[in-house]
Amino acid sequence: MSGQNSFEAMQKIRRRVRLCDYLTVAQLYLQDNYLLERELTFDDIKPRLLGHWGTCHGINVAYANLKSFFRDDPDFVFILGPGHGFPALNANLWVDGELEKIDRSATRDANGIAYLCKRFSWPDGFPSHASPMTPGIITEGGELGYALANAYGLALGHPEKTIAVLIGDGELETATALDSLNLRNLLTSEKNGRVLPILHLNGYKISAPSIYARKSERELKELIRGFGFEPVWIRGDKPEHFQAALNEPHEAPFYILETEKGETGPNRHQVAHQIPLKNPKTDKYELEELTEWLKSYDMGELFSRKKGITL
Ligand SMILES: Cc1ncc(C[n+]2csc(CCOP(=O)(O)OP(=O)(O)O)c2C)c(N)n1
Repeated sequence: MSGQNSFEAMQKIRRRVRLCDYLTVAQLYLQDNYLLERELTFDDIKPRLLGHWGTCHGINVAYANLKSFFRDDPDFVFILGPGHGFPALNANLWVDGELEKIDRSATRDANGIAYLCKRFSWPDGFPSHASPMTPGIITEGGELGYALANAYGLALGHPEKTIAVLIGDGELETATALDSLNLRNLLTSEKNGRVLPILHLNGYKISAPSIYARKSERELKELIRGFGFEPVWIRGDKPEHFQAALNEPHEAPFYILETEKGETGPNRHQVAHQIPLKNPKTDKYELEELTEWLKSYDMGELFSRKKGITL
C-alpha cells in the first residue's frame, strides 16, 4: 500500500491525468469525432454545452495520485466533494472499467469513448453531476458540504478502511463541511478507519475568490491545526509532490492541494468554472481554440483504436 516513486510510476500518473483531462473536455463538448480523426467541425459540437470544467483537472490529479498510491489496498475509498466535476469522475470510472461493470455500453474502446462523451449532459444520458447512476455514488453530487461527514460516517467501525475525501475550497465555506472537521475528535479510537481530507485550493468558489484562498498560508495552516490536523501542502499538479506528501508519516494529515482553477484549459485569465469556450459551435476562432485545447493532450499517444488505452 505504499507509493511507487519511480520515474515510470510518475509518468503513468501524468499520462492518466492527460487521458482523463482529454475525456473530460470531450464529454463537455463533442457529439462526434471523439478521437479527432478528422478536422473538428461545427457539427461535432454539442448544441447545448452544460457542465463544469474548472474543478476537473484537480480531480483528475487527485484521482490518479491516490489510485497509484493505494493501488494494492482493497479497503481504500475515494469520496468526491465537488460532484459537479462529474465528467472527470466519469472519465476515471471509464478508464478503470468500473463504468462498464454496471453499463455494458461503456466499453474501454473507441465505441465506449463515443458512448461516454455523447451521453454526458444529454437527454436520458449521464447527468451533468454525480448521481446515484454513477458506480459507488450514494448521494446526489449537486449539493456541496456532505463529503467529509460521509467520510467520517464510513470510517466509523471500519478500522480497515482508509478514506480520502476531496473538498472544494468553496465547499469548505458551507457550515456542514466546516463543522465536519470537528468529527475527527470523535473518531480517534482504533476501532475506526482513517480519513484523509484533501482541500482542493483552486482559489475560487464558482468565479469569486474563496475565503480560504485569500487567507495567508500561515493563517490557513493555523486554522487547520486548530481542528487537530497536521496541514500538508501540495503545491501544483506534479505527481512527485503529491506522492511525497502521501509518503510523509502523519498522525492526522490534512492535505491542501493547490491548483489553478481551469488548469490545462484555455481562457486562463478568466475563471473557467463551467464552460470556458462558449461558442465553438458557431465561432470559428473558438472552434480552432477547442481543437488546439484537445490536441494539447496528445490523445493519440494514450489511446488507439487498435491498442486501446496505453498508460
Ligand atoms: C449547498 C450548495 N450551495 C451552493 C451550491 C452551488 N455551487 C455549485 S458549484 C459551487 C462552487 C464550488 O466551489 P468549490 O467547492 O471551490 O469547487 P470548485 O472551485 O473546485 O469547482 C457552488 C457554490 C451547491 N452546489 N451546493
